[in-house]
Amino acid sequence: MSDQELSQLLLEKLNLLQSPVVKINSLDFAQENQLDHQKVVGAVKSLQSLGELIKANQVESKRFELSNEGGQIVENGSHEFRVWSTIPMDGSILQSDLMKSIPDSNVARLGFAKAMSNKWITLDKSSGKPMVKRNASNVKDEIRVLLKLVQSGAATKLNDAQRNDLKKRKLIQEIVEKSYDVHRGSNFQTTIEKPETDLNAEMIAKGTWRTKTFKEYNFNALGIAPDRGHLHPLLKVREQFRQIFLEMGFEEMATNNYVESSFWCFDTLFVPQKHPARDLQDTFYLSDPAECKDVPYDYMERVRAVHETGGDCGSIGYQYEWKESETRKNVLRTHTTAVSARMLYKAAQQYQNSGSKKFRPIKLFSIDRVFRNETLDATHLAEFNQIEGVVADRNLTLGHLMGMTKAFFEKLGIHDIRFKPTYNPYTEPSMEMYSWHSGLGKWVEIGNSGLFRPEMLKPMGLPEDINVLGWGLSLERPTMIKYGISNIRDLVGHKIDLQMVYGNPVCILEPRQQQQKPVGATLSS
Ligand code: FB9
Repeated sequence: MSDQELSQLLLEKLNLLQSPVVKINSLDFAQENQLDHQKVVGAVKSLQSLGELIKANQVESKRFELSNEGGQIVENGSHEFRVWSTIPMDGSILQSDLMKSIPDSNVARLGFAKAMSNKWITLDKSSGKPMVKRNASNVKDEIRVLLKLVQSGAATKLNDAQRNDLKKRKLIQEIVEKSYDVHRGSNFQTTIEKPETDLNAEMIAKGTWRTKTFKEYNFNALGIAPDRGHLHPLLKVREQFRQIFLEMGFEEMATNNYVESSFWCFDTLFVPQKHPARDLQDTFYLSDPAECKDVPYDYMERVRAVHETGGDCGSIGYQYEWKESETRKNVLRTHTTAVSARMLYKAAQQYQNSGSKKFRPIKLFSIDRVFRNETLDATHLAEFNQIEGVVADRNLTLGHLMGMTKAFFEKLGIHDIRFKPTYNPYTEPSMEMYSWHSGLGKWVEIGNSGLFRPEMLKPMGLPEDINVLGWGLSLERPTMIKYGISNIRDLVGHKIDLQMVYGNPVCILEPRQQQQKPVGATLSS
């Protein structure tokens, strides 16, 4: 029966009812017409949406139905009756045999106890062996009778004690059913005229709108979500990080140049020209334009000097022959620290060219793509987004670096971080940072940091007492952890499921309660 026909039948039944009780209960209506109650509820709801055709209010009705065990008893008789009837009419049986003769040991155990308490049987141990005998020549399986009543929907015939006893024995259970009492509405009629949902020109022209019924405007209805753009989770997390840096008074560096010269990507950062990070299998070199024309000459010579001999910053350098050709090679930047080097050099220039020789402290950040020709795996692609913070000021110390990174990660909800010494060609001392991740149940490496080397800062022309601290992390890792994504290919790349982008929740890097970390747990990257 279609919903339309079902609604029609309901209206006709309602129409036929004579007062005083002009009411149809959806559950009774479903049972009487062998209909699925949910379909009846559906019809009631759609009739309700047609205005004052009907009035329906939800009611709760309780009824009892048999549990599985109750069903078995109706089938096979109550446990106690089965025990009684297993005992030979005029004899006795060994208790253990009796128990064994009833397949379900649970039934045997419960039945025996109940038959004993009903004084239907007796247990005689006088012969040393427990013998069971009938104590009643015939018994009435009351329970079975009651359960049959419940099964036939006549649970009301049982008195409270009987019902509670069956409930206590988990043979029946009470079902609370929601149904609808349907009454004729103030605008009741048996013809379902689909109300108009729109007033159109023709109705106005012909005046037919006067006789039409119009569907109520449901001002709470959510409009159709307009097709709109969706921010990729990475961009949402990126925006959160940007806000954190801006809150901390950092300025954003311009990072809109993926191509860098080896000069800014490596040499200014005191990364020796033979450093493995500069190998082809780690860095993408450009074939066209292969070479960078504009390298600031004087500065370049100072960089050459610091690589070859340490220049004038109390270093011995790397004692190798530094090649200009190498420094001019264009690469896809492997880190945004290249941009930091540019910015620091620019600040040094401003300082050098400023009459006042006043150096204004610097707080800069960058979040953008960097490229590494790495072996691809579940967490590594040939590119990632690096987040970097740099602070240049007088007499900055390792303590400032630890304090700054602590403050930064606090805003991410990461409270106590651990520092582990590490090595970077451009910072000394350098530290990896770890935080205990309760979800993963382990220490997670959350970034890298250090104090930039004088071999990097001095050739730029920064004042002697200016120190520069820096730290970095990736954008992908926190985003994967935040959105519970374990494989980087589900986050970025042509294979991702766009639903993940359309449906991902807003990103709030809210501070979360840091769980106690187990003492002595080892730091793992
Ligand atoms: O992001 C990383 N881990 C991380 C960060 C946040 C996070 O958030 C969770 C919500 C709590 C979870 C994890 N890492 C840095 C650590 C590791 O994943 C590491 O294996 C991979 N690293 C990348 C480089 O891989 C070759 C992450 C990337 C990285 C590493 C170093 C820097 C930047 C990014 C740096 C730097 C630096 C150092 C000194 C001065 C200036 C910049």
